Amino acid sequence: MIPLKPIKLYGQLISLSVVKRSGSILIVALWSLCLLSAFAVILNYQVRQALTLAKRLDQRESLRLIAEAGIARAIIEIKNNPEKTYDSLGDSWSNNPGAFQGVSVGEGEFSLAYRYFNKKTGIPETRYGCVDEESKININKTELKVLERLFRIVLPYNESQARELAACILDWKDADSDLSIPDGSAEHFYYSNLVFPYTVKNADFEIIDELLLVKGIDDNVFEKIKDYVTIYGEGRVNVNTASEVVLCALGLDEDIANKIILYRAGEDEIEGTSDDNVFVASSEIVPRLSQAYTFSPSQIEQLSGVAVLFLSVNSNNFLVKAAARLKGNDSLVVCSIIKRNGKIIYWREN
Ligand SMILES: [Ca+2]
Ligand SMILES: [Ca+2]
Repeated sequence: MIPLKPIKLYGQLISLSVVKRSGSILIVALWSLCLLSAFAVILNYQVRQALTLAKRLDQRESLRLIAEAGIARAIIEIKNNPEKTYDSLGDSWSNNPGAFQGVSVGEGEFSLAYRYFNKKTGIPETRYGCVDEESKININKTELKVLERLFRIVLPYNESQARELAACILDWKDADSDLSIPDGSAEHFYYSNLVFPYTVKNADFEIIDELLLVKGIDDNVFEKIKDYVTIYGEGRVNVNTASEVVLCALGLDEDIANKIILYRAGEDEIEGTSDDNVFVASSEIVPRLSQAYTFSPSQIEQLSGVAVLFLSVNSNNFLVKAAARLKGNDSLVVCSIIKRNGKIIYWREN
């Protein structure tokens, strides 16, 4: 090997091999620096992501706790007055802004709200409280005629379209594979021949959203019917809380349904206030209404028939929709179903 000739650098003689070695060390040092810088950037990014995630999880947990506080408050109101033999829109679980509107908890607040149609003003309004599921029609217990009437009221359907949709719902959950009407309904054959086939349930609905699997029910139809139907309760509708739409679907004419709502509302004609009238027993429905208003003999017969078949004065399942909000505007809605005894039987977070 030929020895390298020394060069003069900064007034000193340095061999070329030393210069080359120093250059190599410098390059390695520069590469190391670059790699360390890149690593630092990546590490910084990952740490920031982890911190953001941790913050979001922390916020989510805070929101859940706030919503749980709202639901706990609802349970207190639902369990209030256990000896009472009836439930009505004047109860503290139903329309109680003091307990349920914008209640501060820690860094946030909760509200339990629902839409209510004010018959006096003709305008839907927001009310603060819970909704009893017995104010709705139980699709696991009801009959074809009731659903048919409901769909004629809330959907732009004629008699035949409404009957077909009602039949599709009943055939979805009944145990047999027989079509309940000759045309328009659906059983296993229909669902198994769809582009993306699935099996007909042939058992009770377990959540209301299951309706979206039934022939003829898309998002639009579901949105229009979901507030009038339920899967909870024994099947009887609470005459103290049902809407005019539900009362008509049960087979009452508009005049009778209207008088029931007017009777309930009391002198101020607003439901959920202190002057409300209530039916404390099913046996009171016909006599009290007959005393307050004039009905034809056929109307009395109609009212008596519907009362015997479909009406009650109690509710045992309550929809509690708790909206939690933090000051930074993050929010969480928890939907739950609470039994009369306070037991939570359904929970969904949105
Ligand atoms: Ca079936
Ligand atoms: Ca009133």
